[in-house]
Amino acid sequence: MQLEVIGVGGAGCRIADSIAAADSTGRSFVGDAFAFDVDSDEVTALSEVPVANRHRYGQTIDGGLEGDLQRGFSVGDAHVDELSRQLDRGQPSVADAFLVCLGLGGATGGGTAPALVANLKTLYDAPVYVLTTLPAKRELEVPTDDGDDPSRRPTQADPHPRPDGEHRPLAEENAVRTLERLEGRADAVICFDNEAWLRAGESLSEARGRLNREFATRVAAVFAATAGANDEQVDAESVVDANDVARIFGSRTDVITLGYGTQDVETDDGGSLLGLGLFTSKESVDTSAAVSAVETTISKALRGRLTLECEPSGADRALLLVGGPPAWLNRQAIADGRSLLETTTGSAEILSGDVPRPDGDGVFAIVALAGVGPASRLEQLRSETRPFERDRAGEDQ
Ligand SMILES: Nc1nc2c(ncn2[C@@H]2O[C@H](COP(=O)(O)OP(=O)(O)OP(=O)(O)O)[C@@H](O)[C@H]2O)c(=O)[nH]1
Ligand SMILES: [Mg+2]
Repeated sequence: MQLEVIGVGGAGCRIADSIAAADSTGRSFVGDAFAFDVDSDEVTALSEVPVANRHRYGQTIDGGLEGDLQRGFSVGDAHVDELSRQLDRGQPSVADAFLVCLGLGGATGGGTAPALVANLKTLYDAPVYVLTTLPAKRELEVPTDDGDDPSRRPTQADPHPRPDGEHRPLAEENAVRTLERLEGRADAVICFDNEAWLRAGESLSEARGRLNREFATRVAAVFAATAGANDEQVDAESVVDANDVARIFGSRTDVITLGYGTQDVETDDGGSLLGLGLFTSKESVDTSAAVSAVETTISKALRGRLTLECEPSGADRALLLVGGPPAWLNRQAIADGRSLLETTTGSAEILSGDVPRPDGDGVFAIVALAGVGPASRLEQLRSETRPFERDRAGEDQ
């Protein structure tokens, strides 16, 4: 499966960059990666997105959009054709899907993504998935004077300083409004809840490298497993492809959450030789050890922290992929994992597949839950935003 990965705004560009980094394992699932922002500093501070694919738009916007999402929507509408034209530097017409990445809560990514998604849907047949973060509670808090750090000391010009503009009083309201605009446009929205993944006392700028790697690892586990031009897949018992992913993700803007588990395993030290094709990958592995490794990773993926916490029993559809050295991929254990997923979700629409990785030194399981019921964080965002919106609607009259 080949993706066009497009980052918009600060978080979006960094996440797209992390996904491109996660793709550098040789199993290429990223066809092209792009980074779009009105802020040139954000676009230049990337490492993996090719320089030619980084594009600053809205040059007349001086000093950023300052959280003004309404303005962000106008800027997005005004520049969407320009951004879509940028994609012609790559090969969007052969993509199996588009991944539009952004951080909900800002004005640039949240303002531009709805127009971009709608435009991609009119230009291409492939599904458009949105990858997005949900804002953390601490972004709403008014920062206190941090006496030790002059950059965080309030001044008249900036009474609430935070590194990298982390004080975002409108983050939740913006998040809800962008989600509303994506409704009916994006095929699915894969969510990562910053609040749940930040540690106590940690700021977003401190944590973001780690958070982006965590998100990218999970996204890569889904899409690298379905990478079309992958010879290893010839050996797979049950191959999952782009159409299978599309079936599970759906096309009705359903929310998707990802769970992931890994376990290191001892392999005959043939990694590099296997890579050269000098040995077969059928090393001997104790069956009970293989069963246990598969069970453990599936259990971690299902019961560990999801990218967006939710009640799995509310999921409409689910995908399970188990990968690792072929001898470790015990078919019966994977089938049992699939049954466990069926009982846990109560859904009959479950797909599972195996992902042989002859040179891998661990077993992994990735679970995608689609159409998850009311995820409490999303409900909370929506319920807290509504009264505010009502007040404002009242003011407008
Ligand atoms: N996980 C993660 N979240 C981020 C990162 N950067 C920002 N965020 C989140 O994304 C939201 C939007 O931030 P940005 O992406 O910087 O905003 P923007 O789209 O550039 O919009 P502006 O308001 O115009 O700067 C924030 O409220 C944070 O919750 C990042 O690198 N990783
Ligand atoms: Mg920005």
